[in-house]
Amino acid sequence: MTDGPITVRVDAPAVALETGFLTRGLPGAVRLEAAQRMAEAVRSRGVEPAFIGVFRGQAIVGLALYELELLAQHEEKLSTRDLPAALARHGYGGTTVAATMFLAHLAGLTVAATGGIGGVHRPLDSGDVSADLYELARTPSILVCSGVKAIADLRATLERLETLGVTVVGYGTDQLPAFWSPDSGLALDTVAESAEGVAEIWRRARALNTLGATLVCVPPPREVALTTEESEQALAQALEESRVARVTGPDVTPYLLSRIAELTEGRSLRANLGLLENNAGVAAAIRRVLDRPQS
Ligand code: PSU
Ligand code: MN
Repeated sequence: MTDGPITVRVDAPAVALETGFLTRGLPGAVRLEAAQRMAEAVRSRGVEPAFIGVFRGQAIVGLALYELELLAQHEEKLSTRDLPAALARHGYGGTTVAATMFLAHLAGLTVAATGGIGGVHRPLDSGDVSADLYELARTPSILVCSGVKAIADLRATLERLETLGVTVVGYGTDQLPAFWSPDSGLALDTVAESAEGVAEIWRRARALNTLGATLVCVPPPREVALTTEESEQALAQALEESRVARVTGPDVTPYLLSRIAELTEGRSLRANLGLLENNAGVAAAIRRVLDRPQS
């Protein structure tokens, strides 16, 4: 327990979990289900889930279930830049990957999980680049994801991650996953076949004292993944509609995600829930390996 700027309610070993999905990323009806499935995936591996978010003007690492329930009724999505103002107005909000990593690092948590990170968004001349990328560049930690949310420009995002010095690792794949579908057609240079493989890379990163994160990219579980074709079709249509409706800024992501869920008759949503759960489990497995004594 702390009385500082953040309240930390977990003891190691714990995995940090983002809550952007709880207030904006997912429709209200499945928000809590997603949180519960992630928590269970972590607990079943003997690791504590540490949901991070802002509740009544407090940045909290290790939100309680009743707090998650109340947060799920809010729509605020807080990135790192939003944290000071949210605290000042005694506000509430789910935290993006950027804000989650920032707070996790403050709390001393090394491993975090999300569905997909923000990226370089389309159209490229919109200048919309997720703060997730910059936080990854300056936060030594491990983030488990299914790549970049497919609505971003994946190629441009991968280039930017390289520029920013982020170590991108395919988890049992040599391709960047495209969030709901397993392949983006973009090759990854580094592959880890297991949690042990990720730990090997992470230990070298610590030895070198690199600043950037290790980004572990896990394909969505086969049973729920969309085909590349279905994903691309739905995305193209949703993007076009968002342009017509002049949706901009932080509203773009939630708009596209909900429209794509409609267009795929809920299949994108099922994939989203499945990959959130799976990524939380992979993060917990990595946490366990890091805690094992080194021979
Ligand atoms: N990926 C999803 N759903 C989401 C997000 C990512 O599939 O809701 C959220 C995450 O919290 C991520 C944030 O950190 O969107 C990025 O938003 P922006 O691109 O506006 O930075
Ligand atoms: Mn943005």
